[in-house]
Amino acid sequence: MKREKPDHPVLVTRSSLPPLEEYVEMLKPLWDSAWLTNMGQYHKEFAAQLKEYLGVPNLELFVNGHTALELTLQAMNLSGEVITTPFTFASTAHAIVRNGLTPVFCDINPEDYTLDADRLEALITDRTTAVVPVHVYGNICDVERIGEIARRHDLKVIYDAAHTFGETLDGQGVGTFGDASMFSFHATKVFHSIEGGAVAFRDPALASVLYELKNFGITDYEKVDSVGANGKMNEFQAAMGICNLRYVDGEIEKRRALAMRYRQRLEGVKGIRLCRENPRIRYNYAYMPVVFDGYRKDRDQVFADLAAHDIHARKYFYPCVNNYDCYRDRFSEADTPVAARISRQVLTLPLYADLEPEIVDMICDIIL
Ligand code: T4K
Repeated sequence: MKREKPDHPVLVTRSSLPPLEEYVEMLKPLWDSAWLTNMGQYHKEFAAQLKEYLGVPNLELFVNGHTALELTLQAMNLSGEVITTPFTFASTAHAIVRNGLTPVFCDINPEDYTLDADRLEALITDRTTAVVPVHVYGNICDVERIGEIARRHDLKVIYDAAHTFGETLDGQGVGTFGDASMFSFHATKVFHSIEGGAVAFRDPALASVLYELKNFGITDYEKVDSVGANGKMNEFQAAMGICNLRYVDGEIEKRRALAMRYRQRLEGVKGIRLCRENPRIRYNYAYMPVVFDGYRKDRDQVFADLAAHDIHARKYFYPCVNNYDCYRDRFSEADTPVAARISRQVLTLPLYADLEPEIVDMICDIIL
């Protein structure tokens, strides 16, 4: 008999975990050495494995993605204005503002919700020093156009790649574009180290700057060169990352199958829009965003219908950052009308490796 409701609450995601014994085995050496943090053995191993997996030339680990982004912006010695998108998680704009920089919000394109490269140049002033585009939901930005405009105006490009772990464009690791890319390894991500993050970067000279900044600016026992923070990833996080890396390809494959199942049911339905897949991209299926644009139910109705069945989708990313209470007196979402509209129409449906396919069917039945 077809179930009306799942027998447990279904949340937007659920952390993947390695077999417990495998993680416990990894912890034993920590009990022997009592070396728990401050760039230990696992930290080194994890960084090396990630560099290879992501296909990037340089990489530094951090305690979380946000700190990675904030300290990368600090390391770049930026000033004035930084162009970014309002259709993202709080972290992106906060990292800019917390560096004493002024965010300038560029609208998004209505196809994949990334920064609209057609609108970028008009926002550049003589105070602009960088661009922070976001590969939102795992949709890779127009890196060619953004790179070309940035080069012409001598701007740094730091990608918020929090959602794009392991993705490639034409076979090239997503972390190789721009001057730097920040990945998040938060528990809710496709790949995680409980909390965690990394920055991949082009200029090898940045390595020592980032290393210092995540360790209070300390360069030697008796020497502190810069005003750094505490952004160090600990050994328990690194051990979880090493374990999870062994399984991530299988997890992405399971996500892909579920995303396809959603697509089969929802694609082509009048008033429902899914992102078109770009054949140049190898996706990680981080999120399942669905836009309700002229559908017989609006986004909030669908959200409520699902919640009534104990299925909890999320409105990532509503409200737009330029409409947050803490920013509303300085910015207006009226300046980014596409982002404002999409943020009111989008729902991210539950998607995680162990989601039962029948629940996907149930979600589609409720929507349809
Ligand atoms: N840039 C972008 C574009 C980002 O999306 C993010 C983070 C960042 C930067 C910053 O990276 P980090 O500093 O976080 O590394 C979640 C995550 O906390 C956040 O990492 C993520 N983006 C954001 C989009 O989503 P919340 O407030 O929605 O999380 P929460 O606690 O409501 O969890 C969502 C669902 O995940 C729960 O309903 C169940 C599941 N879950 C949650 C946790 C905490 C688990 O299965 N296990 C868990 O341990 O922000």
